[in-house]
Amino acid sequence: AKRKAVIAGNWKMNKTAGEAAELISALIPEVAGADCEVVICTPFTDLPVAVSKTAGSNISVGAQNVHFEKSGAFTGEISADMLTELGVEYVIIGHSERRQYFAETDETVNKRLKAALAAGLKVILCVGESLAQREQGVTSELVALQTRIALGGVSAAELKNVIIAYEPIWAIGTGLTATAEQAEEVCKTIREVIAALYGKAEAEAFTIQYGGSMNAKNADELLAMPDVDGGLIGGASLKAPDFAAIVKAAS
Ligand code: 3PY
Repeated sequence: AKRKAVIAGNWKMNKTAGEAAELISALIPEVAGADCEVVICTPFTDLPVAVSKTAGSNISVGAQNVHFEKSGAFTGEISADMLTELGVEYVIIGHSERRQYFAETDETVNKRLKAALAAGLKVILCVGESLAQREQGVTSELVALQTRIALGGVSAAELKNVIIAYEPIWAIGTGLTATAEQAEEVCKTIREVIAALYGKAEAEAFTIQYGGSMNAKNADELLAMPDVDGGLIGGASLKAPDFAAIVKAAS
């Protein structure tokens, strides 16, 4: 793809703060000098150590979720200001695991996205279809709708801080990967939606990642697709050599 790639690790609920420090120490020399953007999205409890450990390196730090209210009686939640004050740069919003297990909807995804952008965070917005939806033939319409609802009320200036990750739910944590053609088809659809909403130039500059069991073996082929500008990496982001191999493939 012609845009500078963004490779982001989604650690999910893995690594204590101590383990995070070790993984980051191993990762820094492996990805130094990469010709793509490198992000690690860690559990909330790892963020302070991740921010301090990555200082001076080419690795940016992200969270995996954020609440839409600024403060108040929301037991267990974390606000955007809490993240930015720590030095966190990115946040994943709307991962399918959040939609599936924590009842997130397109509407709450939109609220979180707007709150994150207002606080100055960069957002990795996740969209994607289930296997049943793919088999029904509604993938394009569904992903287009998820994208449009999530971006409701987001200005063209704010869009510069948004990345979309296309993650087919059937490829998440299953070892199944979309073929490069399947990934390209949906990433292209997303770019068309961005063009319809914001214009052609904005769409051409926009970063769209593929996610869903991307690994060192399949990264080359996926990243070679014209509309795939990077990856959101699950399991393979938990091992420094595997993640570094994907970063190299994107450089
Ligand atoms: C995966 O690769 O399994 C992911 O969900 C990345 O976010």
